[in-house]
Amino acid sequence: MNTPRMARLAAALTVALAFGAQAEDVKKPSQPEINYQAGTSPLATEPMYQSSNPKAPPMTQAEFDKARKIYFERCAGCHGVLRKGATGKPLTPDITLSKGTDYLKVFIAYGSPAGMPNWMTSGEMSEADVDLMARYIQQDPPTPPEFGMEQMKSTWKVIVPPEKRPTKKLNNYNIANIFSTTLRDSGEVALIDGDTKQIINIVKTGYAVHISRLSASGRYLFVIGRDAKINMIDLWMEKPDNVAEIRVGLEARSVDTSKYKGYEDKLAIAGSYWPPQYTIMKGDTLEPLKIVSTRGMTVDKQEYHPEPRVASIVASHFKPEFVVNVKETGKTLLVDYSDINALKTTEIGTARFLHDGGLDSTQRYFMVAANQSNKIAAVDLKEGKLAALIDVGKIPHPGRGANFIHSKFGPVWSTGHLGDDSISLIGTDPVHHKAQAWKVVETIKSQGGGSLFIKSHPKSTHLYVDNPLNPDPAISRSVAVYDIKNLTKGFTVLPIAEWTGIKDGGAMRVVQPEYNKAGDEVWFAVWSAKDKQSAIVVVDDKTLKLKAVIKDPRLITPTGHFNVFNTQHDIY
Ligand code: DHE
Repeated sequence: MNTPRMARLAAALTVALAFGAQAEDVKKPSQPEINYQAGTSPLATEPMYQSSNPKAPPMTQAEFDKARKIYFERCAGCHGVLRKGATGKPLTPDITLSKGTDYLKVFIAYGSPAGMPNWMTSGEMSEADVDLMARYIQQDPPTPPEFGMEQMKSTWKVIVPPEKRPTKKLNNYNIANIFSTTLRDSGEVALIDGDTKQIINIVKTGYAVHISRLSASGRYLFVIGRDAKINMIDLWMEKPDNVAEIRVGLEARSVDTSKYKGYEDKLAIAGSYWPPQYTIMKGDTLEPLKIVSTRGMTVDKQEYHPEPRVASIVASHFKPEFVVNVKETGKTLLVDYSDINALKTTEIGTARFLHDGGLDSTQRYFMVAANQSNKIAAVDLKEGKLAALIDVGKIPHPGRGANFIHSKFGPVWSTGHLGDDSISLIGTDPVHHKAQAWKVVETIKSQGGGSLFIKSHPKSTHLYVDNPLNPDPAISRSVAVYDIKNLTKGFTVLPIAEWTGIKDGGAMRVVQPEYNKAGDEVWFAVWSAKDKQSAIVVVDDKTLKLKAVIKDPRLITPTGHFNVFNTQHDIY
């Protein structure tokens, strides 16, 4: 920092910061928020095609390889694989070459008020790394390989073929009340018996496993990892375990199965971040049947985007359709799977940066967050059109959101936010509450920003809101509960992490409320680092008192958890 070179750079800082502030005069996101967006991409270790740009500053092959690894571990989540920009700004050579190495170094070293982390002053990168990265982003972006049918088939394994599987349930578990808990950093899920709170099995899955979804019948559980590996688990086995697996790409986040009448358990679908595509598979073996690219034009400027990632996917209950949300182009695709050799797709322009979302209580409308656009899109799955685009707070993050009946405004769907302390309640009943439909009918205050998940249940009178990414540990380690009959009363804080009794647990972020099948207890993950003890806390929904703490050395980094019945029937 004291070298003359860095002193010169520091002088350039004033100019650069002024530029950053002018570009987007917003509050800098907290470190946990930045880490959340800029998660490590599994592409870091993939071989890639690289051409050299004669105008870019020279780099040796060893320097290039090192920089590429750092880029995919730290930068790709926000700036995109091909650096075309996502939640972060585009960093293609047409932009970076004219800025020059010194200017770029200042940004990387000191960050910007628009949200760029201060990689050097935070101690995460050395001065040499900063120089390396400033030169690297002036080179042409390397391109990871494509992943088509041949590559998928080479990873596809049917561990137990359908004809060798049980013909009836062979265990005594109440499978409708099993929870599938993501063990993020061990690449596993824990199947936990919701009645006895005992671990049934720890099943090996993909890298940095992400979500679980159920087949329409509730028999098969599908799990997807960030490395795009899908595991299919048969809950009828004596000890539920993997029966099939496949990789559908190099990086992914979403999976679901066909739920329309007549198509139950027939098909599965997964969306990939890289390559940007979705894949339809056979529902009993994961055999890949059809791959569709999502590359194309953006909804607003109608510009070509080379890597529009597939974010959330949900199966419609109204038609034989999958609802596929494409992040960077801002399009919601209704993919009719009734004849996959003649796929009919309704392309609905929603808004850019689609992320997570869920159905309203009638399951007719899909409510999806366009997170960096600060909007929720309500998509009518019956009519196949956009019902409304609704402005909400800063960076909505609903998970699947929470449905409940508001005492004044009727049925509402709600979302919390990463970027502010608001909870937006949106009217979802255009028939009996027309004036309120698709409007934010009320905004209530949460404990703070950094909220990821919100949950209620038709049998509950409570609404739970977590804040795992809030920088204040008192907030990130607790959860706020509202009485939905009396929202103006404010919230009660439950000290979930403290209830575990763990003394040296590290971060102990409280993540994702999830109800049991009966809707009378709520489960929370207490998420700590890999080398620390984590736990699951179960709360009695009536009394808001602690009911159970599940501690086990095998529960490594639990994050999301999915109750079989509620996930199968989209109850939230
Ligand atoms: Fe998630 C859902 C993407 C980081 C826990 N996450 C989703 C979905 C997407 C997504 C697209 C919707 C899937 C669907 O419904 O089909 N998540 C991403 C990212 O791109 C991001 C920001 C960065 C990354 O590198 O992956 C990211 N997510 C996280 C986490 O750090 C979380 C908190 C912990 C973890 O396990 O990794 C996390 N995401 C979850 C959970 C869901 C989810 C628990 C499912 C919510 C639900 O109720 O269905």
